[in-house]
Order: sequence, then C-alpha cells, then structure tokens
Amino acid sequence: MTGKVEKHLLKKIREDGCIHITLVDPDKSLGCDCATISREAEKGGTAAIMVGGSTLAAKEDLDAAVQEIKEKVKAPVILFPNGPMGVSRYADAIWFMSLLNSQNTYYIIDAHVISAPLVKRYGLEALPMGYIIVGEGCVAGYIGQARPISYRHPELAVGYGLAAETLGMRFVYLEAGSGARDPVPPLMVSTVKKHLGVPLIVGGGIRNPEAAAAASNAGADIIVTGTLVEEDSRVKEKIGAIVEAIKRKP
Ligand code: 1GP
Repeated sequence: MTGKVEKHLLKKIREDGCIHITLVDPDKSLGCDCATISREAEKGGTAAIMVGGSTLAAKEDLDAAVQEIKEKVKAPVILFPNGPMGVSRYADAIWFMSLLNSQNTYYIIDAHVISAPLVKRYGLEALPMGYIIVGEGCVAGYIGQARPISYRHPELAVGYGLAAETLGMRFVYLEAGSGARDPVPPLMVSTVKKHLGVPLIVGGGIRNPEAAAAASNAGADIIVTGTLVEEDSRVKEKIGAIVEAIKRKP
C-alpha cells in the first residue's frame, strides 16, 4: 500500500524529473542545529528531510532532532536508520532498508526483525528500499560490513538493484558513503537505471550542482546530500542550486 510520503515523493518525481532530499545526522551535527538546517533546505526546495547516520547511538538525540525538525518544516521527515535505534515515533516515514551487499545478516534482515514490530506500533509509514554500497563505501560500508561494489562493475549493481525490485522493494539506493571522495559515476547510475522500474536514489560525495546534475542526467530519480550542509551556513543557496541543477523536464 502506498502511503502519504511515498505518494508525495512519486508526485514530485513526476513533476520535476529528479528531486533532492537533505540528510541530517544528529550525531554529526553537534553544535549545529538539524532543525534550522532542515528549514533552510526546505526553503531551497528540498523535497524531504532524512534523519539518521551510521553511528547514531543515542535514541533521545534522534527523538529530539526529529521533533524539532517537525516543528520547523512541512516537508516529510523520513528516518534513515542504522538499526533499531534509528526508529523514532515522531517521524512521518522510515526507509525500511536492507543493506543487500552486507556480509552480516544483521544488516540484511536481523535488524529488521527487531525493528518491524516497533514500526508497526508507532504507525510509521515504511518505504521498502534496497540499499547497495558502492565505491569507497566510507563509514556506512565499514559499519554495515559491506562488500562495496567497485565502480568498474556496474553490472553487479544492476543485479542487486533487480534483486531488490524483484523482492518487492519500491526504491533502490546506490550509496557511495557520506563524504565519499568520488560520487557514484554516471555510467553506474545509467546502467542500473536502464534495468530498473522503481525510483533510483543516489548519494554520497555529491558536493556541487555539477555532480548532482551528472547523476540526474544519468537517470537518478532522487539525489541525497548530507555533508554539503552540515555547517549551518548558506544552506538555502547551496540546496537551491542543486535543486535547480537536477530538474528534468518530463
Ligand atoms: C550518505 O548518501 C548520503 O548516506 C549523503 O552523502 O554526506 O556525502 O552528501 P554526503
């Protein structure tokens, strides 16, 4: 069943071709205000706010951040969990994501067995997503015990993407890792997109409108950036430039 947040994302994708989501990490933003960043990002045209991070440990920090963001923005707040600790009752939705190329079943299914009852109890909208770590992988790759797919082998990413779709997942995420030196190359994005029927999310290492436009032109439906606005300055301008750069006329 398609919920409100999913409908919002799909409608925005239909309208703009490619949309932007801002990732805020309460763990990394100490001293920086996730809610203010989110509000400014919304003014810049971001379609939703994702909250989470690979090393987030304190549930109360997550709950507080989500509540503060909800007070300041109208855009949906979607959890980006690192495990059961990443589930907050105050969000609108959760990426119910499986790290498909992890070597540890915890990140593929075990964490979900623990989280699913909580997601149901809180009435959170679940967005089933196949999460695939590519390239450098960074902290997400290390913590998630992934076997990152080399940029030289887009065909492997196609296999994982198709497996996700065939299993019923409604989004696929190619993740280079937060702060990655090189974002996912356009060839890998276009190769995966060519085979995929569900929206393709691309993130990690996208720092400027040119890199974002390259991913959009290659077929990404959603671009995620985090590091770009970790500092609380010129958020609206930085996000605004990316949002404009990735728009595609349908
Ligand atoms: C990480 O893809 C996201 O999960 C965002 O990466 O912080 O490099 O923008 P950046």
